[in-house]
Amino acid sequence: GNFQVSKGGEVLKLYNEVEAKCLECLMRDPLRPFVPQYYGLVTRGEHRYIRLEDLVSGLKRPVIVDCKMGVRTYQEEELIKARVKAPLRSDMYQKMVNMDPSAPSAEEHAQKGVTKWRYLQWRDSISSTSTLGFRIEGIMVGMKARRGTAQCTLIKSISLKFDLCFSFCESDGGWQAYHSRLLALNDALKNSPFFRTHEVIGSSLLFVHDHSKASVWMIDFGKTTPLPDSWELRHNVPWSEGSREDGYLIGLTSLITSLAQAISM
Ligand code: 4IP
Ligand code: MN
Repeated sequence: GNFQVSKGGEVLKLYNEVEAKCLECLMRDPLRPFVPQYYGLVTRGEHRYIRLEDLVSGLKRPVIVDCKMGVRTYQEEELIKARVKAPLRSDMYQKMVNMDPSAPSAEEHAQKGVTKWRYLQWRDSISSTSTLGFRIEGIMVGMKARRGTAQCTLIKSISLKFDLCFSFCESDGGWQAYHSRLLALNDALKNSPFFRTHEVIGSSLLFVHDHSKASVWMIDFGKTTPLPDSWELRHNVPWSEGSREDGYLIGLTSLITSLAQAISM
């Protein structure tokens, strides 16, 4: 999709102003060790790209798990638009029907469309996003993608999901490496001016595991926005409209707890 493979341990991601601003800021933040290195912008043909460190470069058969963080994956503006004059999305209606034909209301069936907010909110509600503050969005084994399909999303039991997604690194200490990396991330977040002053929506933690190593990275900042002056988020409280809270730390705590349980099993 969005990525273009590049040489020399770099990947190119289609330019997005919001994301580029975040990456710039993150390179000067305590979170830097948890974010792929950002090398600036490049133009190729008609398009502009963000140059990022390739997190899987040199790995032979990586297992990659994408965990989307937070108790919601839509921005508050999406909700406001939905109330006024949001366009109806037939593609999102279709995705909804494919997963659960009974999910759309009679009205939505009639118009064969839903607002983006409605779709995103529904995805959050049927996955662990709304309850645990994160969901497993996709798995990649040996470079073959398995996206967050209905099957993966609809499994509500977190232990089942963990079995599915993290069983690959059971034998070689990968879980312990993930666990200590997440604890270190938790510390860095507490000391991060970036984190205090940004609403983090739709961002993922990328778990990258190969036989030699296992690590976790923060990625995807296309919907991570700075707050107005002197407004700071706590990130560990439920969202209510207008609070802009994202529940990122609720998700991180759930993840750390789940991994700790997995290790002690
Ligand atoms: C996708 O739904 C994801 O929520 C995307 O978020 C979102 O992109 C898409 O909205 C939406 O269709 P599925 O994953 O269920 O297919 P992300 O990029 O974080 O994965 P945005 O634009 O919100 O980032 P559209 O409007 O791009 O289609
Ligand atoms: Mn993503």
